[in-house]
Amino acid sequence: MINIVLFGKPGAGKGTQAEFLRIKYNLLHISTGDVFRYNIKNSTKLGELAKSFMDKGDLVPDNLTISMLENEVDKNTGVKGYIFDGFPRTINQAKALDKFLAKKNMHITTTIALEANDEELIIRLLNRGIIGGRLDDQDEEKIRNRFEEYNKKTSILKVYYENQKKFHSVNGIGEVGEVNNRLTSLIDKL
Ligand code: B4P
Repeated sequence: MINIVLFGKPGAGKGTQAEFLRIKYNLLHISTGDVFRYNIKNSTKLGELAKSFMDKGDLVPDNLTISMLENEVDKNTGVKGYIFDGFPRTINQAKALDKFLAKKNMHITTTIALEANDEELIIRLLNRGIIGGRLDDQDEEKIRNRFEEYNKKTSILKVYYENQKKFHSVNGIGEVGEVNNRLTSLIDKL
């Protein structure tokens, strides 16, 4: 079984790359952002709760996110492995994920951070905001708040996974296919 955590700042290419990796390695792709957006679209209780945080560019509280993620894994068993896209984003989420997987005799194989600079990311996100209509992609101030959330709460995960010898970083700048080659050559060596 191969379980990959993809992290990186908003717009770094997590969702984009996860789709390629899902197909190449036959894994189940779980994007917490996508699951929240599905719940918002379908006006569920969880969607209502998450919306106010996401619209501002804040992280959704851990308790909601962790139980949602666990539920997604439990709904999709019997797979070759998982790509966790955008989860964990806090230390509490990382610890919860380790504990949850251990109970199932599973573990994270590797975590990969996609690196890109803020100015490139802002261009990508504002562009997606125009094409896709996501509210959190349409306002530069909200995008910068998402970067701040990342710097404050997510970037420390690097140390958490380095301590477990499971951290890698990959340059996320370049053509999508080029970034994908960098990721697959890393994963193929694991
Ligand atoms: P996400 O849905 O995870 O959104 P994201 O960080 O913007 O990244 P995404 O994966 O969608 O975009 P990608 O980089 O692929 O999170 C949204 C919100 O949900 C969060 O702000 C938070 O509120 C909430 N949330 C989610 N998970 C949470 C958690 N665990 N805890 C708490 N809250 C949580 O792509 C961006 C754009 O760049 C695309 O348009 C793409 O086409 C383009 N792009 C990608 N690669 C490129 C490349 N190489 N070159 C040029 N463009 C590229």
